[in-house]
Amino acid sequence: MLTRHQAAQMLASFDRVLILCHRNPDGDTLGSGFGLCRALLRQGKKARVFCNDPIPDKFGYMIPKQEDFVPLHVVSVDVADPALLGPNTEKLLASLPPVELSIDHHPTHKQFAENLYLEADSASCCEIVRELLREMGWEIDQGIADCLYTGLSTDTGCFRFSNTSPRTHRIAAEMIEMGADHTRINKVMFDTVTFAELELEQLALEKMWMSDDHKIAVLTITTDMLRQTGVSETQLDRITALTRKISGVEVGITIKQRGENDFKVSVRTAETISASDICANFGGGGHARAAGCQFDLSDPVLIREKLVEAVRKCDGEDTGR
Ligand SMILES: [Mn+2]
Repeated sequence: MLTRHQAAQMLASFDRVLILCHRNPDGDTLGSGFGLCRALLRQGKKARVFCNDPIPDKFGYMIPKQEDFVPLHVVSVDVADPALLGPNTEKLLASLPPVELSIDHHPTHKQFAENLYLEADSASCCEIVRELLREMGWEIDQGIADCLYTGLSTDTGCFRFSNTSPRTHRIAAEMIEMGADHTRINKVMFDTVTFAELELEQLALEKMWMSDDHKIAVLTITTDMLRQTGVSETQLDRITALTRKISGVEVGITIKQRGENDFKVSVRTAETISASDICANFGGGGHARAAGCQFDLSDPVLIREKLVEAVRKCDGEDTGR
């Protein structure tokens, strides 16, 4: 593992950089990617971002003008596992140099890049990018500040999750000083919902499963429900956050169908059980309060039963790390 200084030196030496985000992109992977991309461009270097999936419109303000070029260096941001790069990225990588530097904050990071800079206690990858830019002495403009602020805010649930640290707030304050439009960003990320999303929410809630002790809540989103409401797979963050809000619920699970035998699961937990430990049972991972895993099964009920069993197992032995 690199030190911060080494990672910064490596980045500073790069030109013609391709930056990779994880599939189903969120505010942190895109904020880190476009923030770093803008910082490189500002140094007169060539840089662009690639993501396996289309970038949702609400993140459009982050995207700078990017020209095409043949990359010499490949960097990934917020990608915890090579499987999260996605098939389109894999295809692109086949004709490119290997991923040279991976910048991440997931404690469960599975190393795939030649070099790793990991701050496992950082609330967001954007915080790490900020510290790397500081280390290099690169200045931040309003565009970069908007990107980095977005990741800080979205990965902490608008500074409410327990991963939020004094440093998160300090860097957020700094980004606001640099011109980040925090009011607009937080409104878009947390206080805006489309009618279609509300319809989907209603459908999902009607069929929500609760354990007898009301400690586990499970929502299932099928591809049929997405088709019926017109909501895209990338717009499910809000629903994923719903179950944990229910008073008394310690584990909130969202099972999202992506294909016939392809379900993506998001687990959110309160204080006592580790979401990462639950998902580790199925080859997934993430953070203590938010983690994910994937199932190649066709029956969401079976998936739910397996997950509930894993929750009970973790509940018996877990300290909630
Ligand atoms: Mn992140």
